[in-house]
Amino acid sequence: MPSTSSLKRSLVGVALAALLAPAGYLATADAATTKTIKLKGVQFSPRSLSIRKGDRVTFRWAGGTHNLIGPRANVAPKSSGTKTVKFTAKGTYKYVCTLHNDMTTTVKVK
Ligand SMILES: [Cu+2]
Repeated sequence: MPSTSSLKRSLVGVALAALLAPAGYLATADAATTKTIKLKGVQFSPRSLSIRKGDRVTFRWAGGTHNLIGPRANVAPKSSGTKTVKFTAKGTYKYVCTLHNDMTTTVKVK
């Protein structure tokens, strides 16, 4: 018959294993992720971003008024909200805001 303290330790171990299992699964499943590009001031942040095929990018209006022109995005000028694009093919994708000079960002899908 195990002592109360070792029984408690065993239960803690089982609980920890249950908590860690899902995280381990996600880490090894190579799941698609979503990254964010902000539209703020007079630029995109970051100005270039590398992702993997199947990932998503959420463009987030975070300050100022901007439009968004690029592959699978044609958003009229606005000052808040988001636009999410899923990238299903490798390549280099350029996005611009035509309201601000030289406001561009590039998404590289590997
Ligand atoms: Cu802009």
